[in-house]
Parts: sequence; structure tokens; C-alpha cells
Amino acid sequence: MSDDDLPPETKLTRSKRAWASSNKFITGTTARPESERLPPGQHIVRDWPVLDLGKQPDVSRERWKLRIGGLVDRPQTLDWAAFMALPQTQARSDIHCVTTWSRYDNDWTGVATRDLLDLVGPRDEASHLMLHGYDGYTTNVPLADFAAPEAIIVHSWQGAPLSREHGGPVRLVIPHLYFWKSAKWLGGIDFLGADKPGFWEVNGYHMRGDPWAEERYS
Ligand SMILES: Nc1nc2c(c(=O)[nH]1)N[C@H]1C(S)=C(S)[C@@H](COP(=O)(O)O)O[C@H]1N2
Ligand SMILES: [Mo]
Repeated sequence: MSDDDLPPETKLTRSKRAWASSNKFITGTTARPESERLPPGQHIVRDWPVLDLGKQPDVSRERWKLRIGGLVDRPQTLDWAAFMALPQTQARSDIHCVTTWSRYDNDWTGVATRDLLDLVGPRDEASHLMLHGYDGYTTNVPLADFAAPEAIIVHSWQGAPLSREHGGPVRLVIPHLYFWKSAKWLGGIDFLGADKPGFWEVNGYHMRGDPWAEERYS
């Protein structure tokens, strides 16, 4: 029986089980001891700083779209209603910025990247992603990091809509990597067969950006 003969529910359930059991997505990002919560060279801040290229695009929920393409079986263009119709996940995580501030206990609501992966079906050749912001920003991530269980495409922070300055209406959050990988004003995701540097990576930032390994610059 081929996958196409199965009803959509069953396909989704099957691929969920596949993500859960796949070695491809074991990245060692599961809970760390509290003593290792703050990565080396970081300090804790209480307020949430704003960092970007200086232009903060004004993208209404009505105008916002998320295009997902490249090496996937089912390319998508999601509008707000389609995005909100996907399974909604709540997650709490810490932010670690390469400029050395960290902010603990951010409460996010959005779509888990794993649910998005179930929707689009990455092909076997897909190994990396390029994320695109509405401001023209790009950043690259390995598929395994994007697929981490705690990675989430968010529309709300601390129970309120994500503000424009922090990337609203929708941004990515990959908490186990430095925050420059978490594209604000997310508008596009391209699945690629090889790694390729994004905006900061072209300018000397690390291709992966693991805070615990201090992968700041390459
Ligand atoms: N679209 C877009 N996303 C972006 C950036 C940007 O300039 N444009 N800056 C990155 C950097 S360097 C950081 S540290 C975080 C900052 O997010 P914040 O302003 O919400 O703290 O967003 C990341 N995502
Ligand atoms: Mo940053």
C-alpha cells in the first residue's frame, strides 16, 4: 500500500511517528542540568532587547503569508487563517543572543516546526533551510535543528500577539541556537540540499550557532 492510498489523518500520524523515531533529528537538545542553563559568556537580562537591520516591516495579519518551498513534497503558501488552523503549541524557552544577553522563560504560542514538517514533507535530499524575513533578512539552519522538538513558529509571546518590533505577526524561535537564527517577520522557508550562508553568516557569523559551544563566529 503506497502512502497516497492512506487517508490524510493516517499519513500525518505516520509521519509524526517517523519524526519521533528518526535518528536524523536527534540533536542532543534535550533538557540540560540547571547549572548549564546559561551558556558560556552570556549574562541574564530582564527586558527583551530589539535587534534587527533597522527596518521593521509593517506586515498585517491580513497581508502576511508564509511560503514554503524547495525540496518538499507539498509546497505551501499559508495565509493567517491557514496558519492558525494548524495544531497550536505552547512552549517556554530561553533566548540566547550572540551579543551576550540571555532572557529566560519566554512563553510562546504558535506552530511547532514538526507540525509544519508533517504538512510539507521534506524530501530525503533536504538537509538545510534558508529562512526569509519580510525585511530581506535571511539566515540558514540545518534541518535537524529546525526540527528540534522545542522549535516553534510563533505568533504570541507571554499570551499577547507578538509585537512588530519583535517580528510580528510571525517569527521563528529555535531556542537551542543563538537568536540570530530565529528569523523575525517570517515570510519564506526554502528547503535546500546543501548549506548556504544567510545575511549574518556571509558577514562572518557561524553557520550553526550553538551557544553552549560558543559558535559565534566562523
Ligand atoms: N527578519 C529578521 N530577523 C531577525 C533579525 C533581523 O534583522 N531581521 N535579527 C536577528 C538577530 S541578530 C537577533 S539577535 C534577533 C533579535 O530578536 P529580537 O529583536 O526580538 O530580540 O532576531 C534575529 N532575527
Ligand atoms: Mo543578534
